[in-house]
Amino acid sequence: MKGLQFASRRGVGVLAGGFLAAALMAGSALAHSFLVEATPSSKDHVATSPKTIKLRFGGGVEPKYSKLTVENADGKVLGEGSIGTPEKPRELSMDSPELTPGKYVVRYRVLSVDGHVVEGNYEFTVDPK
Ligand SMILES: [Cu+2]
Repeated sequence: MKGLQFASRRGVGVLAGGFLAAALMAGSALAHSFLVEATPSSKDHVATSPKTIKLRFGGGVEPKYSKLTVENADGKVLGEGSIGTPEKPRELSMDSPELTPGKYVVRYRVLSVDGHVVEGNYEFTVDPK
């Protein structure tokens, strides 16, 4: 987790950050379900509000005991959800509310199938038209 946050602060892609975190924590926490990919991704600039926010983890996660939220720059929660599909046990998504141009934070707290809770957050931006 520290590794992932450190990596995303430096602007490294979420994919690379996930691998970095996995590498750093290998041995003690190999089975943790790290975030490996997201849409929109960390530091992304998108032209329009996304319909869905989708996160993919390195291992299986439990939708029932997980939560994704999207917040505005002031920390106000605008939407939340945790939609999983049995065919894609490593993915979670949420329906995004309509987002006006600005900066947003995606926060996740997920229960990995290994029993550990993995938390983190990242930012993305909806660009002005
Ligand atoms: Cu774990």
